[in-house]
Amino acid sequence: MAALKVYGLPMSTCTTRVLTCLHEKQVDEFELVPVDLFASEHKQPPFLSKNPFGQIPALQDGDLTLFESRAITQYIAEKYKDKGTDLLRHQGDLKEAAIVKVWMEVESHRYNPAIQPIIYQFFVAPLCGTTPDQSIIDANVEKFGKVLDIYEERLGNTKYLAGDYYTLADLHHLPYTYYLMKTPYATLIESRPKVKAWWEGISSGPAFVKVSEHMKFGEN
Ligand code: GS8
Repeated sequence: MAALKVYGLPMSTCTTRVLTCLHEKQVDEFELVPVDLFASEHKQPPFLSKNPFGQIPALQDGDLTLFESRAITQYIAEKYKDKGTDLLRHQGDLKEAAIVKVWMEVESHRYNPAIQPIIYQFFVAPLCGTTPDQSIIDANVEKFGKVLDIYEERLGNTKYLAGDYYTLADLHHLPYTYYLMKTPYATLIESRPKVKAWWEGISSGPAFVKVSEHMKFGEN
């Protein structure tokens, strides 16, 4: 039996955040347990005991159950700190580790709230049988552009968000940006040279390439 169980789906952004982290840490002993969203399995008691908010992913590690993808990745990066990529600057100093946390917060509180509604309207709404709301997309494209202007400036100074090394702060951006690049709004990234170079760098790493092969809306 696998040591770790990830409850989620290969097409889900928040699940793939966790899966990419596992691959980046070279952790093979895990099992992906599918959750049938279309049958509302995530809103029923067995899954709600793992995440009372009824959303994927959740992680089970023995008697420990976690939800919130970014908390799960941080747990994995800590637990396997001596394996794979050093995602939290354990090898660096306290200041470097603090800057990783700053940019993880930026992703969570600035980047994600703008990009998530674009992806939801573009890909998820049609799957749920509703028409995408262009006014929501437009408002968030504007908001997201302003966030990216700050990224463009930041990435003019450092190769990655937290410094000249790839960390969990970069990794957290991968799933939603991957889907954005499949929409006409990819120009938001492509028109900003530093952001574009950063995106091309982080999305071509073997851990994410492996995970993204299975990221197809409506196919799982
Ligand atoms: C968000 C989880 C989430 O949005 C996290 O884990 O980071 N802050 C949480 N999960 C979505 C799928 S994301 O691909 C989900 O479960 N949606 C179904 C629903 O809300 O009913």
